[in-house]
Amino acid sequence: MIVAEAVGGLLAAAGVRAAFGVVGSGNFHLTNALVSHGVRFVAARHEGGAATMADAYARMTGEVAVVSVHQGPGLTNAITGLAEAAKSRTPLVVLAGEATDARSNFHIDQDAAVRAVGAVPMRVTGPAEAARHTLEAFRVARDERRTVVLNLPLDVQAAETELGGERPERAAGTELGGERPERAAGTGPGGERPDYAGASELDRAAAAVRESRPGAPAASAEQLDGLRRLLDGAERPVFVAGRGARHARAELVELAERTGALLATSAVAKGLFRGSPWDLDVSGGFATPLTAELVRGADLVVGWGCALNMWTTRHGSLIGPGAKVAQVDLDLAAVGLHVPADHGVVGDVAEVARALTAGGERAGYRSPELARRIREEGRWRAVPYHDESGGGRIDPRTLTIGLDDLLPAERIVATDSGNFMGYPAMFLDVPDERGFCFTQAFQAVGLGLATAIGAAVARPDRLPVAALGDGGAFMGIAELETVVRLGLPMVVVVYDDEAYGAEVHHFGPHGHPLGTVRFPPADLAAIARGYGFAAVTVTGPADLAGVAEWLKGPRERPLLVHAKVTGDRPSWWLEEAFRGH
Ligand SMILES: Cc1ncc(C[n+]2csc(CCOP(=O)(O)OP(=O)(O)O)c2C)c(N)n1
Ligand SMILES: [Mg+2]
Repeated sequence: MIVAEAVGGLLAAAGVRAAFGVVGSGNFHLTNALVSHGVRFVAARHEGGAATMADAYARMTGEVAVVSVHQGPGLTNAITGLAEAAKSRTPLVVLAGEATDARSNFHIDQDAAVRAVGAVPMRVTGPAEAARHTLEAFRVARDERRTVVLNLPLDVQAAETELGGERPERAAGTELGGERPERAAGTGPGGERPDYAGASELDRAAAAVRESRPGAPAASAEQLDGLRRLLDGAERPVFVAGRGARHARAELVELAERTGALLATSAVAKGLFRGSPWDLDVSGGFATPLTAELVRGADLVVGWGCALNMWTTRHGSLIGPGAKVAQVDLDLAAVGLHVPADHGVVGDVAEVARALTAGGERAGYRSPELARRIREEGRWRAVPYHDESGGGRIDPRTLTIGLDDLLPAERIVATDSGNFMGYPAMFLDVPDERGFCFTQAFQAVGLGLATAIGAAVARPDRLPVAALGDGGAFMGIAELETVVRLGLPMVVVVYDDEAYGAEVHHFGPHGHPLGTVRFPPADLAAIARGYGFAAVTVTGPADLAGVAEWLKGPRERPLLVHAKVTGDRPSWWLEEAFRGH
Protein backbone atom coordinates (compact mmCIF):
# COMPACT_ATOMS: atom_id res chain seq x y z
CA MET A 1 0.00 0.00 0.00
CA ILE A 2 1.30 3.47 -0.81
CA VAL A 3 1.14 6.33 1.70
CA ALA A 4 -1.62 8.14 -0.23
CA GLU A 5 -3.89 5.11 0.14
CA ALA A 6 -3.04 4.68 3.79
CA VAL A 7 -3.85 8.32 4.57
CA GLY A 8 -7.30 8.03 2.96
CA GLY A 9 -7.98 4.77 4.76
CA LEU A 10 -6.86 6.15 8.11
CA LEU A 11 -9.14 9.16 7.90
CA ALA A 12 -12.08 6.99 6.94
CA ALA A 13 -11.35 4.68 9.83
CA ALA A 14 -11.03 7.64 12.19
CA GLY A 15 -14.62 8.56 11.38
CA VAL A 16 -14.55 10.94 8.41
CA ARG A 17 -17.72 10.57 6.36
CA ALA A 18 -17.52 13.34 3.78
CA ALA A 19 -14.83 15.00 1.68
CA PHE A 20 -15.03 17.88 -0.78
CA GLY A 21 -12.43 18.82 -3.34
CA VAL A 22 -11.08 19.22 -6.83
CA VAL A 23 -8.93 16.31 -7.97
CA GLY A 24 -5.59 16.73 -9.71
CA SER A 25 -2.59 14.44 -9.98
CA GLY A 26 -1.37 15.43 -6.51
CA ASN A 27 -4.49 14.27 -4.68
CA PHE A 28 -5.86 11.64 -7.07
CA HIS A 29 -4.84 8.54 -5.13
CA LEU A 30 -5.62 10.20 -1.81
CA THR A 31 -9.16 11.01 -2.87
CA ASN A 32 -9.76 7.61 -4.41
CA ALA A 33 -8.59 6.02 -1.17
CA LEU A 34 -11.18 8.03 0.76
CA VAL A 35 -13.90 6.91 -1.66
CA SER A 36 -12.87 3.27 -1.60
CA HIS A 37 -13.09 3.33 2.19
CA GLY A 38 -16.66 4.57 2.11
CA VAL A 39 -16.19 8.35 2.42
CA ARG A 40 -18.59 10.37 0.33
CA PHE A 41 -16.62 12.60 -2.04
CA VAL A 42 -18.22 15.70 -3.50
CA ALA A 43 -16.38 17.13 -6.50
CA ALA A 44 -16.62 20.91 -6.43
CA ARG A 45 -15.88 23.06 -9.48
CA HIS A 46 -13.52 25.38 -7.64
CA GLU A 47 -11.41 24.71 -4.56
CA GLY A 48 -12.87 27.81 -2.92
CA GLY A 49 -16.24 26.10 -3.20
CA ALA A 50 -14.86 22.84 -1.84
CA ALA A 51 -13.40 24.48 1.27
CA THR A 52 -16.63 26.26 2.10
CA MET A 53 -18.78 23.21 1.40
CA ALA A 54 -16.67 21.23 3.86
CA ASP A 55 -16.87 24.08 6.38
CA ALA A 56 -20.66 24.20 6.14
CA TYR A 57 -20.95 20.41 6.28
CA ALA A 58 -18.82 20.29 9.44
CA ARG A 59 -20.85 23.07 11.07
CA MET A 60 -24.15 21.39 10.33
CA THR A 61 -23.12 17.86 11.37
CA GLY A 62 -20.56 18.45 14.11
CA GLU A 63 -18.20 16.07 12.26
CA VAL A 64 -14.64 16.62 11.06
CA ALA A 65 -14.85 17.15 7.28
CA VAL A 66 -12.09 16.69 4.73
CA VAL A 67 -11.02 18.92 1.85
CA SER A 68 -8.84 17.45 -0.88
CA VAL A 69 -6.76 19.72 -3.13
CA HIS A 70 -3.97 19.65 -5.68
CA GLN A 71 -0.57 21.14 -4.71
CA GLY A 72 0.07 24.86 -5.18
CA PRO A 73 -2.86 26.48 -7.02
CA GLY A 74 -5.32 23.91 -5.67
CA LEU A 75 -4.43 25.08 -2.20
CA THR A 76 -4.31 28.80 -2.99
CA ASN A 77 -7.74 28.60 -4.62
CA ALA A 78 -9.06 27.20 -1.34
CA ILE A 79 -7.46 29.84 0.87
CA THR A 80 -10.39 32.25 1.28
CA GLY A 81 -12.67 29.43 2.40
CA LEU A 82 -9.95 28.14 4.71
CA ALA A 83 -9.60 31.57 6.31
CA GLU A 84 -13.34 31.54 7.01
CA ALA A 85 -13.16 28.04 8.48
CA ALA A 86 -10.10 28.85 10.60
CA LYS A 87 -11.66 32.01 12.03
CA SER A 88 -14.79 30.01 12.84
CA ARG A 89 -12.82 27.19 14.51
CA THR A 90 -14.33 24.68 12.09
CA PRO A 91 -12.69 21.25 12.42
CA LEU A 92 -11.36 20.46 8.93
CA VAL A 93 -8.53 18.31 7.62
CA VAL A 94 -7.32 19.66 4.29
CA LEU A 95 -5.32 17.11 2.32
CA ALA A 96 -2.96 19.08 0.11
CA GLY A 97 -0.49 17.60 -2.33
CA GLU A 98 2.86 19.34 -2.04
CA ALA A 99 5.64 19.97 -4.58
CA THR A 100 8.72 20.23 -2.40
CA ASP A 101 11.14 20.95 -5.29
CA ALA A 102 11.34 24.73 -5.60
CA ARG A 103 11.80 24.39 -9.39
CA SER A 104 8.30 22.95 -9.79
CA ASN A 105 5.65 25.27 -11.22
CA PHE A 106 3.39 24.10 -8.41
CA HIS A 107 5.81 25.02 -5.63
CA ILE A 108 4.94 27.64 -3.05
CA ASP A 109 5.63 27.86 0.65
CA GLN A 110 2.45 26.06 1.63
CA ASP A 111 3.12 26.34 5.35
CA ALA A 112 3.38 30.11 5.12
CA ALA A 113 0.24 30.38 2.98
CA VAL A 114 -1.76 28.32 5.44
CA ARG A 115 -0.39 29.98 8.54
CA ALA A 116 -1.24 33.39 7.12
CA VAL A 117 -4.95 32.63 7.37
CA GLY A 118 -4.92 31.03 10.80
CA ALA A 119 -4.99 27.39 9.71
CA VAL A 120 -2.52 24.86 11.15
CA PRO A 121 0.07 23.47 8.74
CA MET A 122 1.11 19.85 9.34
CA ARG A 123 2.93 17.36 7.13
CA VAL A 124 3.36 13.65 6.53
CA THR A 125 7.14 13.45 6.43
CA GLY A 126 7.66 9.82 5.47
CA PRO A 127 6.05 6.39 5.19
CA ALA A 128 7.01 5.38 8.70
CA GLU A 129 5.29 8.45 10.15
CA ALA A 130 2.21 8.38 7.91
CA ALA A 131 -0.21 7.00 10.50
CA ARG A 132 1.03 9.15 13.35
CA HIS A 133 0.99 12.37 11.35
CA THR A 134 -2.37 11.74 9.71
CA LEU A 135 -4.12 10.84 12.94
CA GLU A 136 -2.51 13.75 14.74
CA ALA A 137 -3.93 16.08 12.07
CA PHE A 138 -7.38 14.56 12.62
CA ARG A 139 -7.04 14.84 16.39
CA VAL A 140 -5.97 18.49 16.31
CA ALA A 141 -8.86 19.35 13.98
CA ARG A 142 -11.42 17.56 16.13
CA ASP A 143 -10.22 18.23 19.68
CA GLU A 144 -8.74 21.69 19.24
CA ARG A 145 -11.38 22.76 16.70
CA ARG A 146 -8.80 23.85 14.16
CA THR A 147 -8.59 23.94 10.40
CA VAL A 148 -5.57 21.74 9.70
CA VAL A 149 -3.76 21.56 6.36
CA LEU A 150 -1.98 18.22 6.08
CA ASN A 151 0.72 18.69 3.47
CA LEU A 152 1.52 15.52 1.56
CA PRO A 153 4.76 15.73 -0.44
CA LEU A 154 4.37 13.89 -3.73
CA ASP A 155 7.33 11.57 -3.15
CA VAL A 156 6.06 10.64 0.30
CA GLN A 157 2.58 9.93 -1.06
CA ALA A 158 4.02 7.51 -3.61
CA ALA A 159 6.23 5.63 -1.14
CA GLU A 160 5.25 2.13 -0.06
CA THR A 161 4.23 1.71 3.54
CA GLU A 162 3.86 -1.39 5.65
CA LEU A 163 1.01 0.26 7.42
CA GLY A 164 -1.93 -1.37 5.76
CA GLY A 165 -0.79 -4.92 6.51
CA GLU A 166 -3.42 -7.26 5.18
CA ARG A 167 -6.09 -5.61 3.10
CA PRO A 168 -9.23 -5.58 5.25
CA GLU A 169 -11.55 -8.42 4.44
CA ARG A 170 -14.65 -7.54 2.61
CA ALA A 171 -17.52 -7.21 5.06
CA ALA A 172 -20.96 -8.10 3.73
CA GLY A 173 -22.77 -5.17 2.15
CA THR A 174 -19.73 -2.94 1.73
CA GLU A 175 -17.76 -2.10 -1.35
CA LEU A 176 -14.38 -2.92 0.11
CA GLY A 177 -12.01 -5.28 -1.62
CA GLY A 178 -12.03 -6.64 -5.16
CA GLU A 179 -13.21 -4.44 -7.99
CA ARG A 180 -14.59 -1.08 -7.02
CA PRO A 181 -17.25 0.45 -9.22
CA GLU A 182 -16.47 3.74 -10.92
CA ARG A 183 -18.64 6.58 -9.76
CA ALA A 184 -19.43 9.90 -11.34
CA ALA A 185 -17.77 12.69 -9.40
CA GLY A 186 -19.81 13.71 -6.43
CA THR A 187 -22.47 11.06 -6.79
CA GLY A 188 -21.12 8.38 -4.47
CA PRO A 189 -23.28 7.10 -1.66
CA GLY A 190 -22.56 8.73 1.66
CA GLY A 191 -22.51 7.62 5.16
CA GLU A 192 -22.00 3.89 5.25
CA ARG A 193 -19.08 3.10 7.51
CA PRO A 194 -17.41 -0.10 6.36
CA ASP A 195 -17.46 -2.65 9.10
CA TYR A 196 -13.95 -4.07 8.97
CA ALA A 197 -14.00 -7.74 9.69
CA GLY A 198 -10.25 -8.30 9.81
CA ALA A 199 -8.96 -5.16 11.45
CA SER A 200 -5.68 -4.02 9.95
CA GLU A 201 -2.96 -2.09 11.69
CA LEU A 202 -4.40 0.95 10.01
CA ASP A 203 -7.81 0.43 11.58
CA ARG A 204 -6.41 -0.25 15.01
CA ALA A 205 -4.44 3.02 14.92
CA ALA A 206 -7.50 4.96 13.81
CA ALA A 207 -9.76 3.30 16.37
CA ALA A 208 -7.49 4.48 19.16
CA VAL A 209 -7.96 8.08 18.04
CA ARG A 210 -11.67 7.61 17.43
CA GLU A 211 -12.17 6.44 20.98
CA SER A 212 -9.94 8.99 22.68
CA ARG A 213 -12.00 12.16 22.87
CA PRO A 214 -10.96 14.27 25.79
CA GLY A 215 -13.78 15.82 27.81
CA ALA A 216 -14.02 19.55 28.43
CA PRO A 217 -12.26 20.87 31.53
CA ALA A 218 -14.60 20.93 34.53
CA ALA A 219 -15.48 24.43 35.71
CA SER A 220 -14.10 25.36 39.12
CA ALA A 221 -16.50 25.60 42.07
CA GLU A 222 -15.41 29.18 42.61
CA GLN A 223 -16.25 30.22 39.07
CA LEU A 224 -19.60 28.44 39.25
CA ASP A 225 -20.43 30.14 42.55
CA GLY A 226 -19.62 33.51 41.04
CA LEU A 227 -22.03 32.96 38.17
CA ARG A 228 -24.70 31.59 40.53
CA ARG A 229 -24.47 34.76 42.61
CA LEU A 230 -24.79 36.95 39.53
CA LEU A 231 -27.82 34.99 38.33
CA ASP A 232 -29.47 35.05 41.74
CA GLY A 233 -28.93 38.79 42.00
CA ALA A 234 -30.21 39.63 38.52
CA GLU A 235 -33.67 41.02 37.89
CA ARG A 236 -33.48 41.14 34.10
CA PRO A 237 -31.03 38.49 32.88
CA VAL A 238 -30.55 37.76 29.18
CA PHE A 239 -28.69 34.71 27.87
CA VAL A 240 -26.88 35.11 24.57
CA ALA A 241 -25.88 31.72 23.18
CA GLY A 242 -23.21 31.36 20.49
CA ARG A 243 -21.57 28.62 18.49
CA GLY A 244 -20.25 26.95 21.63
CA ALA A 245 -23.77 26.53 23.00
CA ARG A 246 -25.39 24.83 20.04
CA HIS A 247 -25.41 21.47 21.83
CA ALA A 248 -26.91 22.89 25.02
CA ARG A 249 -30.44 24.03 24.22
CA ALA A 250 -32.16 21.91 26.85
CA GLU A 251 -29.77 22.89 29.64
CA LEU A 252 -29.95 26.60 28.84
CA VAL A 253 -33.73 26.61 28.49
CA GLU A 254 -34.00 24.98 31.90
CA LEU A 255 -31.57 27.34 33.61
CA ALA A 256 -33.30 30.33 31.98
CA GLU A 257 -36.60 29.02 33.32
CA ARG A 258 -35.22 28.94 36.84
CA THR A 259 -33.54 32.33 36.66
CA GLY A 260 -36.17 34.17 34.61
CA ALA A 261 -33.78 34.87 31.72
CA LEU A 262 -34.74 35.79 28.17
CA LEU A 263 -33.03 33.82 25.41
CA ALA A 264 -31.08 35.23 22.47
CA THR A 265 -28.31 33.96 20.20
CA SER A 266 -25.51 35.26 18.05
CA ALA A 267 -26.08 34.93 14.29
CA VAL A 268 -24.18 31.61 14.02
CA ALA A 269 -26.50 29.98 16.57
CA LYS A 270 -29.72 31.39 15.10
CA GLY A 271 -32.65 29.06 15.70
CA LEU A 272 -31.31 27.51 18.93
CA PHE A 273 -34.26 28.58 21.07
CA ARG A 274 -36.96 28.30 18.40
CA GLY A 275 -40.28 27.39 19.98
CA SER A 276 -39.57 28.98 23.36
CA PRO A 277 -41.94 31.84 24.20
CA TRP A 278 -38.88 33.70 25.54
CA ASP A 279 -36.87 33.43 22.33
CA LEU A 280 -35.57 36.85 21.22
CA ASP A 281 -33.86 35.39 18.11
CA VAL A 282 -30.57 37.03 17.15
CA SER A 283 -28.92 39.74 19.23
CA GLY A 284 -26.84 42.37 17.44
CA GLY A 285 -27.01 44.04 14.06
CA PHE A 286 -29.79 41.68 12.97
CA ALA A 287 -31.87 42.16 16.14
CA THR A 288 -35.45 43.35 15.92
CA PRO A 289 -36.17 46.68 17.63
CA LEU A 290 -37.77 44.72 20.49
CA THR A 291 -34.77 42.43 20.92
CA ALA A 292 -32.39 45.38 20.92
CA GLU A 293 -34.55 47.10 23.53
CA LEU A 294 -34.70 44.04 25.79
CA VAL A 295 -31.00 43.17 25.58
CA ARG A 296 -30.15 46.80 26.28
CA GLY A 297 -32.51 46.69 29.26
CA ALA A 298 -30.86 43.65 30.83
CA ASP A 299 -29.02 43.99 34.13
CA LEU A 300 -27.06 40.79 33.42
CA VAL A 301 -25.94 39.49 30.04
CA VAL A 302 -24.48 35.99 30.03
CA GLY A 303 -22.63 34.92 26.89
CA TRP A 304 -22.76 31.14 26.58
CA GLY A 305 -20.08 29.87 24.16
CA CYS A 306 -20.40 33.28 22.59
CA ALA A 307 -17.69 35.86 21.95
CA LEU A 308 -20.09 38.80 22.46
CA ASN A 309 -18.30 40.47 19.54
CA MET A 310 -19.09 43.79 17.90
CA TRP A 311 -21.83 42.22 15.77
CA THR A 312 -23.63 40.51 18.62
CA THR A 313 -23.45 43.58 20.88
CA ARG A 314 -23.62 46.35 18.25
CA HIS A 315 -20.15 47.50 19.24
CA GLY A 316 -21.04 47.09 22.88
CA SER A 317 -24.03 49.43 22.65
CA LEU A 318 -26.50 46.63 23.49
CA ILE A 319 -24.87 46.20 26.90
CA GLY A 320 -26.72 48.64 29.16
CA PRO A 321 -24.66 51.11 31.25
CA GLY A 322 -25.11 49.31 34.59
CA ALA A 323 -25.32 45.78 33.23
CA LYS A 324 -23.02 43.03 34.41
CA VAL A 325 -21.48 40.69 31.84
CA ALA A 326 -20.51 37.06 32.36
CA GLN A 327 -19.14 34.56 29.87
CA VAL A 328 -18.97 30.78 29.84
CA ASP A 329 -16.46 29.46 27.35
CA LEU A 330 -14.01 26.62 26.74
CA ASP A 331 -11.29 29.23 26.21
CA LEU A 332 -10.30 31.61 28.97
CA ALA A 333 -8.97 33.90 26.23
CA ALA A 334 -12.53 34.47 24.97
CA VAL A 335 -13.64 36.01 28.27
CA GLY A 336 -13.65 39.80 28.08
CA LEU A 337 -12.10 39.83 24.60
CA HIS A 338 -14.72 42.06 22.95
CA VAL A 339 -16.60 43.64 25.85
CA PRO A 340 -15.40 43.93 29.44
CA ALA A 341 -16.58 40.93 31.45
CA ASP A 342 -17.32 40.92 35.17
CA HIS A 343 -17.02 37.17 35.44
CA GLY A 344 -15.77 34.20 33.43
CA VAL A 345 -16.39 30.48 33.74
CA VAL A 346 -14.16 28.10 31.80
CA GLY A 347 -16.01 24.94 30.92
CA ASP A 348 -18.55 23.26 28.71
CA VAL A 349 -21.76 25.28 28.36
CA ALA A 350 -24.12 22.35 28.92
CA GLU A 351 -22.28 21.15 32.01
CA VAL A 352 -22.05 24.62 33.53
CA ALA A 353 -25.76 25.26 32.93
CA ARG A 354 -26.64 21.90 34.45
CA ALA A 355 -24.51 22.60 37.52
CA LEU A 356 -26.42 25.83 38.14
CA THR A 357 -29.94 24.60 37.57
CA ALA A 358 -30.74 23.49 41.13
CA GLY A 359 -32.35 26.19 43.27
CA GLY A 360 -35.48 28.26 43.58
CA GLU A 361 -37.32 29.69 40.60
CA ARG A 362 -37.30 33.41 39.92
CA ALA A 363 -39.57 35.36 37.57
CA GLY A 364 -36.63 37.56 36.58
CA TYR A 365 -37.19 39.28 33.25
CA ARG A 366 -40.27 37.20 32.45
CA SER A 367 -43.66 38.88 32.73
CA PRO A 368 -46.96 38.24 30.98
CA GLU A 369 -46.63 41.67 29.36
CA LEU A 370 -43.23 40.80 27.90
CA ALA A 371 -44.49 37.43 26.74
CA ARG A 372 -47.19 39.25 24.80
CA ARG A 373 -44.74 41.74 23.30
CA ILE A 374 -42.36 38.97 22.22
CA ARG A 375 -45.29 37.13 20.61
CA GLU A 376 -46.51 40.23 18.82
CA GLU A 377 -43.32 42.14 18.01
CA GLY A 378 -40.65 39.48 18.22
CA ARG A 379 -40.23 38.81 14.51
CA TRP A 380 -38.96 41.12 11.81
CA ARG A 381 -42.05 40.60 9.70
CA ALA A 382 -44.11 42.17 12.50
CA VAL A 383 -42.18 45.43 12.16
CA PRO A 384 -44.23 47.76 9.93
CA TYR A 385 -42.59 49.02 6.72
CA HIS A 386 -43.60 50.82 3.57
CA ASP A 387 -43.51 48.40 0.61
CA GLU A 388 -41.40 50.09 -2.07
CA SER A 389 -42.03 47.50 -4.81
CA GLY A 390 -42.77 49.03 -8.21
CA GLY A 391 -41.30 49.88 -11.59
CA GLY A 392 -40.36 46.27 -12.28
CA ARG A 393 -38.55 45.75 -8.97
CA ILE A 394 -39.60 44.05 -5.75
CA ASP A 395 -38.90 45.34 -2.24
CA PRO A 396 -36.45 42.79 -0.70
CA ARG A 397 -38.55 42.69 2.48
CA THR A 398 -41.71 41.83 0.55
CA LEU A 399 -39.77 39.23 -1.45
CA THR A 400 -38.38 37.56 1.65
CA ILE A 401 -41.63 37.56 3.61
CA GLY A 402 -43.32 36.05 0.54
CA LEU A 403 -40.67 33.33 0.37
CA ASP A 404 -40.94 32.70 4.11
CA ASP A 405 -44.64 32.02 3.63
CA LEU A 406 -44.08 29.71 0.67
CA LEU A 407 -41.04 27.62 1.58
CA PRO A 408 -41.54 24.57 3.79
CA ALA A 409 -40.58 25.09 7.44
CA GLU A 410 -38.06 22.22 7.28
CA ARG A 411 -35.39 24.29 5.58
CA ILE A 412 -31.69 25.04 5.88
CA VAL A 413 -30.77 28.60 4.98
CA ALA A 414 -27.36 29.90 3.89
CA THR A 415 -26.58 33.50 3.02
CA ASP A 416 -23.80 35.25 1.18
CA SER A 417 -22.40 38.65 2.21
CA GLY A 418 -23.60 42.04 0.99
CA ASN A 419 -26.15 44.73 1.64
CA PHE A 420 -28.99 42.26 0.98
CA MET A 421 -27.80 39.82 3.65
CA GLY A 422 -30.01 40.93 6.51
CA TYR A 423 -33.22 40.18 4.64
CA PRO A 424 -32.86 36.40 4.31
CA ALA A 425 -30.98 36.15 7.59
CA MET A 426 -33.82 37.76 9.49
CA PHE A 427 -37.03 37.34 7.54
CA LEU A 428 -36.60 33.63 6.74
CA ASP A 429 -37.46 31.62 9.79
CA VAL A 430 -35.48 28.45 10.54
CA PRO A 431 -36.53 25.37 12.50
CA ASP A 432 -33.51 25.15 14.83
CA GLU A 433 -29.78 25.83 15.15
CA ARG A 434 -29.07 23.39 12.33
CA GLY A 435 -31.34 25.37 10.00
CA PHE A 436 -29.05 28.34 9.44
CA CYS A 437 -25.48 28.27 8.17
CA PHE A 438 -23.64 31.55 8.41
CA THR A 439 -20.10 31.59 6.98
CA GLN A 440 -19.38 35.23 7.71
CA ALA A 441 -16.37 35.27 10.03
CA PHE A 442 -14.14 36.51 7.17
CA GLN A 443 -16.91 38.61 5.64
CA ALA A 444 -16.01 37.32 2.19
CA VAL A 445 -18.45 37.76 -0.66
CA GLY A 446 -18.95 34.65 -2.78
CA LEU A 447 -19.19 31.85 -0.20
CA GLY A 448 -22.98 31.64 -0.02
CA LEU A 449 -23.73 29.07 -2.71
CA ALA A 450 -21.01 26.68 -1.54
CA THR A 451 -22.23 27.11 2.03
CA ALA A 452 -25.70 26.03 0.95
CA ILE A 453 -24.26 22.98 -0.85
CA GLY A 454 -22.31 21.79 2.19
CA ALA A 455 -25.35 22.35 4.39
CA ALA A 456 -27.56 20.49 1.93
CA VAL A 457 -25.21 17.50 1.89
CA ALA A 458 -25.26 17.53 5.70
CA ARG A 459 -29.05 17.72 5.94
CA PRO A 460 -30.73 15.99 2.98
CA ASP A 461 -33.99 16.01 4.95
CA ARG A 462 -34.29 19.82 4.68
CA LEU A 463 -34.97 22.12 1.76
CA PRO A 464 -31.73 24.01 1.16
CA VAL A 465 -32.07 27.73 0.49
CA ALA A 466 -29.13 29.83 -0.77
CA ALA A 467 -29.62 33.59 -0.55
CA LEU A 468 -27.12 35.53 -2.63
CA GLY A 469 -26.52 39.04 -3.95
CA ASP A 470 -25.82 39.38 -7.67
CA GLY A 471 -22.17 40.06 -6.83
CA GLY A 472 -21.81 36.93 -4.70
CA ALA A 473 -23.79 34.87 -7.20
CA PHE A 474 -21.39 35.66 -10.02
CA MET A 475 -18.37 35.11 -7.77
CA GLY A 476 -19.38 31.59 -6.80
CA ILE A 477 -21.35 30.71 -9.94
CA ALA A 478 -19.29 27.66 -10.93
CA GLU A 479 -20.98 25.65 -8.19
CA LEU A 480 -24.40 25.94 -9.83
CA GLU A 481 -23.23 22.94 -11.85
CA THR A 482 -22.44 21.08 -8.61
CA VAL A 483 -25.98 21.70 -7.33
CA VAL A 484 -27.44 20.22 -10.52
CA ARG A 485 -25.00 17.29 -10.66
CA LEU A 486 -25.69 16.32 -7.04
CA GLY A 487 -29.44 16.55 -7.65
CA LEU A 488 -29.91 18.89 -4.68
CA PRO A 489 -33.48 20.22 -4.44
CA MET A 490 -32.13 23.71 -3.72
CA VAL A 491 -33.78 27.11 -4.00
CA VAL A 492 -31.19 29.76 -4.91
CA VAL A 493 -32.50 33.29 -4.40
CA VAL A 494 -30.52 36.11 -6.00
CA TYR A 495 -31.21 39.60 -4.67
CA ASP A 496 -30.21 41.43 -7.84
CA ASP A 497 -29.68 45.20 -7.56
CA GLU A 498 -27.22 45.18 -10.49
CA ALA A 499 -24.53 46.50 -8.18
CA TYR A 500 -22.21 45.91 -5.31
CA GLY A 501 -24.94 47.50 -3.25
CA ALA A 502 -22.88 47.62 -0.09
CA GLU A 503 -20.37 49.89 -1.87
CA VAL A 504 -23.07 51.93 -3.57
CA HIS A 505 -24.69 52.73 -0.23
CA HIS A 506 -21.37 53.31 1.47
CA PHE A 507 -19.92 55.76 -1.02
CA GLY A 508 -22.95 57.07 -2.94
CA PRO A 509 -24.10 59.52 -0.26
CA HIS A 510 -20.68 61.20 -0.37
CA GLY A 511 -20.98 61.95 -4.09
CA HIS A 512 -18.26 59.53 -5.26
CA PRO A 513 -18.44 58.08 -8.80
CA LEU A 514 -20.02 54.60 -8.71
CA GLY A 515 -19.15 53.25 -12.17
CA THR A 516 -16.82 50.62 -10.70
CA VAL A 517 -19.51 49.05 -8.54
CA ARG A 518 -22.53 49.13 -10.87
CA PHE A 519 -23.24 46.56 -13.56
CA PRO A 520 -25.57 46.27 -16.55
CA PRO A 521 -28.58 43.96 -16.19
CA ALA A 522 -27.73 40.26 -16.54
CA ASP A 523 -30.29 37.53 -17.20
CA LEU A 524 -29.46 35.30 -14.23
CA ALA A 525 -32.54 33.16 -14.88
CA ALA A 526 -31.27 32.29 -18.38
CA ILE A 527 -27.77 31.64 -17.03
CA ALA A 528 -29.22 29.29 -14.40
CA ARG A 529 -31.30 27.45 -17.00
CA GLY A 530 -28.08 26.92 -18.92
CA TYR A 531 -26.69 25.09 -15.88
CA GLY A 532 -29.81 22.91 -15.70
CA PHE A 533 -31.84 24.86 -13.15
CA ALA A 534 -35.48 25.77 -13.34
CA ALA A 535 -35.75 29.53 -12.96
CA VAL A 536 -38.23 32.33 -12.29
CA THR A 537 -37.66 36.05 -12.63
CA VAL A 538 -39.38 38.07 -9.93
CA THR A 539 -40.10 41.74 -10.64
CA GLY A 540 -43.07 42.08 -8.26
CA PRO A 541 -44.97 40.09 -5.62
CA ALA A 542 -47.21 38.35 -8.20
CA ASP A 543 -44.19 36.58 -9.73
CA LEU A 544 -43.77 34.54 -6.55
CA ALA A 545 -46.47 32.30 -8.00
CA GLY A 546 -43.65 30.73 -10.02
CA VAL A 547 -41.98 29.65 -6.78
CA ALA A 548 -45.24 28.14 -5.50
CA GLU A 549 -45.56 26.25 -8.79
CA TRP A 550 -42.07 24.76 -8.47
CA LEU A 551 -42.72 23.75 -4.86
CA LYS A 552 -45.83 21.85 -5.94
CA GLY A 553 -43.92 19.98 -8.63
CA PRO A 554 -41.47 17.09 -8.36
CA ARG A 555 -38.52 19.46 -7.61
CA GLU A 556 -36.34 17.36 -9.89
CA ARG A 557 -34.31 20.37 -10.90
CA PRO A 558 -33.15 23.04 -8.47
CA LEU A 559 -34.79 26.45 -8.69
CA LEU A 560 -33.12 29.83 -9.14
CA VAL A 561 -35.23 32.82 -8.15
CA HIS A 562 -33.86 35.84 -9.98
CA ALA A 563 -35.32 38.69 -7.96
CA LYS A 564 -34.85 42.17 -9.35
CA VAL A 565 -34.87 44.07 -6.09
CA THR A 566 -35.23 47.74 -5.29
CA GLY A 567 -31.84 49.18 -4.43
CA ASP A 568 -32.51 52.73 -3.36
CA ARG A 569 -31.65 52.38 0.28
CA PRO A 570 -29.11 50.54 2.40
CA SER A 571 -30.32 47.76 4.63
CA TRP A 572 -30.74 48.67 8.27
CA TRP A 573 -27.70 46.83 9.49
CA LEU A 574 -25.26 48.09 6.85
CA GLU A 575 -24.34 51.24 8.73
CA GLU A 576 -23.38 48.97 11.58
CA ALA A 577 -21.22 46.90 9.25
CA PHE A 578 -19.28 49.89 8.00
CA ARG A 579 -18.51 50.97 11.53
CA GLY A 580 -16.59 47.71 11.88
CA HIS A 581 -14.16 48.27 8.94
C1 LIG B 1 -14.21 38.44 -1.51
C2 LIG B 1 -14.68 39.83 -1.23
N1 LIG B 1 -14.49 40.79 -2.17
C3 LIG B 1 -14.97 42.02 -1.96
C4 LIG B 1 -15.63 42.35 -0.80
C5 LIG B 1 -16.17 43.75 -0.58
N2 LIG B 1 -17.63 43.71 -0.71
C6 LIG B 1 -18.44 43.66 0.38
S1 LIG B 1 -20.06 43.62 -0.01
C7 LIG B 1 -19.72 43.67 -1.65
C8 LIG B 1 -20.84 43.71 -2.65
C9 LIG B 1 -21.55 42.43 -2.82
O1 LIG B 1 -22.47 42.61 -3.86
P1 LIG B 1 -23.76 41.73 -3.93
O2 LIG B 1 -23.41 40.31 -3.74
O3 LIG B 1 -24.47 42.07 -5.19
O4 LIG B 1 -24.62 42.19 -2.66
P2 LIG B 1 -25.28 43.63 -2.42
O5 LIG B 1 -24.31 44.38 -1.54
O6 LIG B 1 -25.47 44.28 -3.75
O7 LIG B 1 -26.57 43.37 -1.74
C10 LIG B 1 -18.35 43.71 -1.89
C11 LIG B 1 -17.73 43.75 -3.23
C12 LIG B 1 -15.76 41.32 0.17
N3 LIG B 1 -16.37 41.51 1.33
N4 LIG B 1 -15.31 40.07 -0.10
MG1 LIG C 1 -25.92 43.48 -5.56
